[in-house]
Amino acid sequence: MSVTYKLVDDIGVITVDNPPVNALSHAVRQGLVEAIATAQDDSSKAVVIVCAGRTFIAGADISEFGKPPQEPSLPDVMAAVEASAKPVIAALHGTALGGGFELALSCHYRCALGSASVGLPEVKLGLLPGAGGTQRVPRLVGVEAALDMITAGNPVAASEAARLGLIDEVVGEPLQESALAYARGLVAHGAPLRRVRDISIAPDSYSNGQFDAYRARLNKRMRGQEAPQRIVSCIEAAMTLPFDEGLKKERELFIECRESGQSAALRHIFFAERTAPKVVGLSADTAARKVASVGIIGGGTMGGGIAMSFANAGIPVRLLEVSDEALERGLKLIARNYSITVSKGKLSEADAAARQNLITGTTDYQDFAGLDLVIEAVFESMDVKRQVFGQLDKVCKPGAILATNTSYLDVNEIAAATSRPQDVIGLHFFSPANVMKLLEVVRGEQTADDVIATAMKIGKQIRKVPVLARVCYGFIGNRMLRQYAREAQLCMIEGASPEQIDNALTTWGMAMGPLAVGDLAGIDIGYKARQALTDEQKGDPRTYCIADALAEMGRLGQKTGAGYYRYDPETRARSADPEVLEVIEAQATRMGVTRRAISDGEIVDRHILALVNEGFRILEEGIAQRPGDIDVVYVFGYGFPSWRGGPMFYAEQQGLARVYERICQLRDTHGDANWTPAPLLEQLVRENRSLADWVRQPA
Ligand code: T1G
Repeated sequence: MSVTYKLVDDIGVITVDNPPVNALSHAVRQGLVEAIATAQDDSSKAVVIVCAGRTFIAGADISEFGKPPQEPSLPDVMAAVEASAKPVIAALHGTALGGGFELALSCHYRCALGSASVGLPEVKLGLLPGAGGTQRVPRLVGVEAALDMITAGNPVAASEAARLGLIDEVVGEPLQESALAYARGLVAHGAPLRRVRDISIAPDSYSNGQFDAYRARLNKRMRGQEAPQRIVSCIEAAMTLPFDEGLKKERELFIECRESGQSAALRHIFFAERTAPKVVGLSADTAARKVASVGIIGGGTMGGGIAMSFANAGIPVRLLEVSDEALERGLKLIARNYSITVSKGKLSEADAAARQNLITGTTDYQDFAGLDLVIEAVFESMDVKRQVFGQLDKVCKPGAILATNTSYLDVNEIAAATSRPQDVIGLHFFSPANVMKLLEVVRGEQTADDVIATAMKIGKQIRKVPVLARVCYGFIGNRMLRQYAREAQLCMIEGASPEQIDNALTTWGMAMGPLAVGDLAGIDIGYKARQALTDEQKGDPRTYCIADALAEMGRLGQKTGAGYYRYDPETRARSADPEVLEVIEAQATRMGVTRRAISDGEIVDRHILALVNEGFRILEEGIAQRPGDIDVVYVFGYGFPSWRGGPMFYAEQQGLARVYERICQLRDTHGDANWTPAPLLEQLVRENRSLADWVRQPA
């Protein structure tokens, strides 16, 4: 790590070099203050701040949060830069984010490469820009644009930033030379020490009513989250208070965010997402195999979405279907998805066409002979999958990776259909596969290390979050989902309506309620799977009798216009259906269940603790590598609120002893079958250890 200062003729150049993203660590903050002080006393006429490596400073060092703060603080650094007697110019490249962009805002001028972007993403960490960003941005772009930029936290491209006035000049490569020339130009023209803090905002530029309306919209768009509301208060202070008082308000609210459970949860997910692709026990020199070409078997919704994921990363894809008609349908589905992306402005026509052209169709397995990776996305039947893998075993070249997209079938059994089980792995995508970031990578007993390394690497390459799982029914996500879905069915037959269950969980933070999800996926999926099971295998009939009754009435969910809810044929708007309540009551009577009022709190406890309890079992069985992996699965694959950190982080925050006690209460009420506490949870509570301790010393 280093911050160096040198004179280049009449310009002082401060270079920050703190890989990988030049985070504003304590040492960097110290180095910047010292360098600015040095520049005050030398012959320099202006100072340029530039960074080595792939990006300008990408923010405060998040890994330092939770440790005792060390001087100089970030606001101290910004104050030193802004107070400089000589113009300080920020030279931006890569992603100048958070405290990095706030440093640039405290400079007197800002230039950037055209490929650069700037932004204040703190809200995504449950924080707010705590080094003047909420006070300086509105002074440059106005209140409403500042509210939009900082509550969303998205990056702004250099050209747009220049249009808004966030940066002054877009320059060409090489950056340092361009920045020096830009600085000399400013000096030659006698450019003033232009401090953003001196810009005033018209005190009536945004009314109280407008602020309240903005807060109300945020309450809907970012339901339950604290940081966005505090950001509005900071920006309101920028308009109503003198700069230094506004800074104080910002600091006060920043500290509230930094100390909050929501920020701890979001910072946990930030690092868990980046840790998940790392495989415990895999030697660092395990080289991944080359993947330059991919084959997908099955052009349905899943196969098409998977094909798009690879094409979007520039990897050519062969899509195989059983007939020309089926292939035609599959390719048309892909074309329609791309045109929707273009119509939403997310992709240019040219880019969409380029990606679509990377996907070609075939009905001949022989066309898969030379491919590096083949993924099957056919019907969820072990017989069908074994037949497909038998074919692939005959056709594919030695060393090709053969992957199954199964969501719960035994990967070892599928691998046994080939002569090369070491090349077989599970790549479980989530629908829609071209959108959902989660990818469960399922290692079979014989899957080779380099195949696992390849799967994790290609997962990141196609911009997924790969999480490693061992084989069990449902792997990580769907295994936990079965317990969650069980509680939805039991809460329904015991007394709650579908809308009460869904509302209780969405108010708690889930993106969708379990019954609405059931209608989206289709009630017939579970119904068909149960037809192949014996009554003993099906388990407690109270956990599926309502779903079966609805399926047998033809109420399969959204696709038939009715399921647990009724759906408007035009808008697909969901509404409660009294007919469903009759079905529930009839099944309760049939099961001998006396229905009762169930509180929202009980509904939330039963659903979330069902996830937590199963998560502990998954950890102790070694199905998941670490608790954070389970959190990543649930946040990126199942709509668990990221500001609660995932099921395992949530349990840790609640306190394991409290979680254990509540699960024991549920066991005493509902019996051992569903509520026996996971042995690992019991052990940690007995030993007064946290999950974090267990990760460090699992034995
Ligand atoms: N602090 C510490 N480590 C960081 C970091 C940060 N801010 N950003 C990234 N890393 C690590 C990351 O953990 C990974 O480590 C490696 O760098 C590469 O990251 C006062 C308080 C910059 C767009 O929120 O969005 O400033 O896994 O895999 O895909 O107002 O990192 O290799 O060991 O993500 O190329 C605000 C967060 C902080 C930006 C690069 N800033 N970072 O993406 O690489 S709060 C942010 C990102 C703040 C002030 C407040 C991305 C990236 P490892 P990566 P990438």
